[in-house]
Amino acid sequence: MNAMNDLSAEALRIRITQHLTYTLGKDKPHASLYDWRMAVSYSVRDLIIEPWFAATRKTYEAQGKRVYYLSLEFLIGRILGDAMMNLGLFETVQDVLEGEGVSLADVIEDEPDAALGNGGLGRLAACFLESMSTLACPAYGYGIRYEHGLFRQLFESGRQVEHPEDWLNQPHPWEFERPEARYTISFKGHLDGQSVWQPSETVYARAYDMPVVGWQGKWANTLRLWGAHPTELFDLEQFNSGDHTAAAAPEALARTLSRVLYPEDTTDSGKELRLKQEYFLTSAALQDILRRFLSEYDDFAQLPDKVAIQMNDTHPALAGPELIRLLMDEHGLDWNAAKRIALGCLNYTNHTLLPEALETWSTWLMGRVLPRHMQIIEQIDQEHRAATKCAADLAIVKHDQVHMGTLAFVMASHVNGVSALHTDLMKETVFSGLHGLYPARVLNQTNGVTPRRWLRLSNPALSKVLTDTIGAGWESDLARLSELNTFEDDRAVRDAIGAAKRHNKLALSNWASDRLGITLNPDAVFDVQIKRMHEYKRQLLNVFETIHRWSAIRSNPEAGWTPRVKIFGGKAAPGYFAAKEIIRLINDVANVVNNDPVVGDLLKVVYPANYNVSMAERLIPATDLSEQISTAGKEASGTGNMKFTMNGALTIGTLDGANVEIREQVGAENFFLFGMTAAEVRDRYLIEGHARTAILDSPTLQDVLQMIVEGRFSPEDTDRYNGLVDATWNHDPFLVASDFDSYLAVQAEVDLAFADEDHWNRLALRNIAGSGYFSSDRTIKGYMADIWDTRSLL
Ligand code: T68
Repeated sequence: MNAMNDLSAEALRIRITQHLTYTLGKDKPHASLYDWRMAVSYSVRDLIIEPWFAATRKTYEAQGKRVYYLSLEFLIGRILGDAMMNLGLFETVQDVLEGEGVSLADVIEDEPDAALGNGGLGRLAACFLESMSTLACPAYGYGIRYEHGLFRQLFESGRQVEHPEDWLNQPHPWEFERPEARYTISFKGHLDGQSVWQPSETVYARAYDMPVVGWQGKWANTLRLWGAHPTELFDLEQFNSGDHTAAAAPEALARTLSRVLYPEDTTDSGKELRLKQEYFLTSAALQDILRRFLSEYDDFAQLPDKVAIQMNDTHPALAGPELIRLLMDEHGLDWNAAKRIALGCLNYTNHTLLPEALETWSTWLMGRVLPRHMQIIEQIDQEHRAATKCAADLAIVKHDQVHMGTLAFVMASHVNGVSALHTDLMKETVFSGLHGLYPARVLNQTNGVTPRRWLRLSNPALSKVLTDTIGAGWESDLARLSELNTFEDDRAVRDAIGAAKRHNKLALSNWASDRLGITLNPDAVFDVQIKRMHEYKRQLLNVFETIHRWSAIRSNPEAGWTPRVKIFGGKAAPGYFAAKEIIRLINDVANVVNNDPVVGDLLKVVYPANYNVSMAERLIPATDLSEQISTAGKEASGTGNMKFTMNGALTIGTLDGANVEIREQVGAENFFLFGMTAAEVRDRYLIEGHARTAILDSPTLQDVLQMIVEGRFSPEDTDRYNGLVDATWNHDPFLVASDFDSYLAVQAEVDLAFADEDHWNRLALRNIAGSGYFSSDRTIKGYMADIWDTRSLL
């Protein structure tokens, strides 16, 4: 194991006590939980410093290429537990705290959950950082240090209300502020002469660094987040004349830039502040990259051999024009060299094909906020059109809009999708034209998740079974999980897997009873759908099935039902009305079902508010059935689906995103497949009245819709869901009605399979055994080999 393990409990106790005393200024009898958490965090952080420095030294010595992952989002979650585990310190810290009469679980729980992201895209970035450190891939993450992360969700009478999130209201023990690492970021103004930008607004981007330690503490990379600061502190003249508010205006204005994360996950907000945030991150990162490059080399022609930049979706797609601008306007290169070098460094990952998510900016806004960049974009576009003789439709600028997907594609050496199906659909649909023009550019890198956080840390019970069965080391070589297959016929192993699941379900039940005041039957199927609330993800399909189940149980309670606990979790974008309606319906249905004495333990519906990374860590290990039921062709990959599989849940799902590959890996007979394929979906949309036809063919669905529209779940407001029901009959944009009967039939198969406990455990075993492919280590190795051309430095 690693050197950290040698640290004795006594030595660690002294370190923690010293931080308590000298960093926090508290003596033990008066130390609060917060004080303990900070002292433990500082003590653990101290142990990352050495591998962090060592990694930096090795990176400089190697003179190799560095990877820069640019992302507007890093959905990190809590850090302490993850760092302790990766350093091999979990048991030692636990021993020390026990000796002090402090609960490690409480200390861990005290940490705010860093929610600097919306969902899958941001969490993927966090998993990638951890894998890049585990694989000793020299890399930096670049993002924004939002003062307020994703809003806190509360339910009031079943409705979502948003409250500001405040993770930085306490000191953040994992960051190092770097006042010396500071860049000026400019906006607006005009162009002098041909193209000399005279900006009229400036802010500073100041660096805040977090070490990201990999498995066994062998390597640590840096996540560098930028905070916005005013270039002028305040206006003294205004202050002296008595206008204190006006005097503070420059500061307030600057800080607005890194104040808050935009909460839209799949709609393009089109707001000026968002554009400024995107440029703020991109420019700060590129200035930093060039400064570091110039400290070691002097010929920019070498830049593509030393720098690989990954644009996480189009949000940092200004990297193309900005890199050209810096190379030309700041470093004196000519257009052709600057553009060639930029193209050689940049790569782009696409995360969605939904039209409403594809970013565009009006040329008017772009020209006003970033006049020089608008000029550069026009020139990139002109050359792209001339070189490819492409149809007008494939231009970057069309109908007075800058199409960021096209810009990112044109300025990238490699463009990747995030699952095999998604990459195929990119080539066939949204990017088919560009793919035709640049046929070698598009490639696939199927997503993955880090098994350290998502298995070892969140599911110690199953982790122990795995180590006992196949031996140590699977955490960094997840393909080894396939060795489980040889134990399929070993009853003891199947029982152990079942026992670990039961242990986790009991823990979840305790949490639910403390937090939600509801008792969950551990013999029930724990059926979980946790993800952002979106129509395409079809939480509505799941609620409809729930309503049907409730009604069926009521009409025949003695029919030998397999008990179910339906668990939902997820936030809706604040302005997304349809998604908020679905949230309210789930809560209304829960209210009726959970208070129905006829149904009792046979069905419960729970929807804990404020789903986040920490809640996922609690729910996933306790799940029997993972709901991955999006309309085929709409979910680019999914990553929650992989976490569930790793934790021995079975999937009920469509052939969408990475579900396709999960099913291949675990075996079709161990996966509950339903619904139309992406091709069938495309045809189905062409049928006028597809929803009405499907509903008329399904008496069950008619009953469900009838119950809703009669107000069975909103007796005090019987019209509440008229709009939703009407939309289902007449629009049904994600084909809930068309897939309903198929979903119902497969849910019945789930009930049957679950009734045979030993059989179910066998299926779970096969799922775990097939999940090795979905480690983000495998994904990062793919990026390193196919996109970045970098190697591990261990
Ligand atoms: C997700 N995208 C995909 N977007 O939906 C999911 N969008 O299928 C995939 O697994 C995941 O990316 C990782 O590849 C997102 O999460 C966003 O969060 C987002 C944020 C801002 C603007 C647009």
